[in-house]
Amino acid sequence: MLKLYHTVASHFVRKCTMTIKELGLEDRVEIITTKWPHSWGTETVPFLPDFVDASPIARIPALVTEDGLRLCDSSTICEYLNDELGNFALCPQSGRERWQILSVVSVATSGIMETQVMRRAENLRKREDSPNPQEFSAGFVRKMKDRQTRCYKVLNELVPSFTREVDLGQLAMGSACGMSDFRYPEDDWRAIAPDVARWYDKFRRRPSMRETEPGETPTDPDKTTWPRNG
Ligand SMILES: N[C@@H](CCC(=O)N[C@@H](CS)C(=O)NCC(=O)O)C(=O)O
Repeated sequence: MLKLYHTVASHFVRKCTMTIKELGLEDRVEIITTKWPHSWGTETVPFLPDFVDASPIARIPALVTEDGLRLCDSSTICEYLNDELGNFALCPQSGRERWQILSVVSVATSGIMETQVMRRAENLRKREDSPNPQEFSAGFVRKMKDRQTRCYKVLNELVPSFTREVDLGQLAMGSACGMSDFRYPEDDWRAIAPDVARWYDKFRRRPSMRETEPGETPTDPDKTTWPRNG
């Protein structure tokens, strides 16, 4: 079995669990639920030894393959699932179409999803129990929002060129839009990217989206939208 370190609050994890579902690989993957105190935003938190062994980065998702490889970021994990186990169903093996799809993955992941998690970490500084609330930077949050806006605009230009019903790029976009609605409903990304909004309103009806709705990180490790296998 592959092992995937998971929390329902992570849109990076969601990208991977949607890929697993779209490829029909649920029976091949053991889901290992992680717990995260809010202080993760500003300090190193305690980790279980098997988690840090799976990922020296100590971020989720992390995937351990059946032959013991550690894959420590969502895009590499999704490519591994598609290329090694999924018969290239969500992205072709080579050629221009592969790179077009991976270009969407990069804008959605490094452009939108990363800015969302950086803003979350910054906002957590403001919590009462934060050791350093004075370090909160409104300028940094603005910078992340500006980056997100540029990336939504680029995705808006790309949507009309999509030819597939689903691929790795659209799975990354679905995770990014879902996190905008879950954590930042005030952002109004739909006004910035109306074609993305129309695409999302259809895409969000896929079972892989409906079965992986985000939620707060469970304090009880057994509370998860996806029960452990095995
Ligand atoms: N580039 C990574 C980002 C993963 C990431 O930022 N995960 C967050 C959860 S959404 C995390 O583990 N944060 C904890 C930390 O940074 O200490 C990926 O694509 O998987």
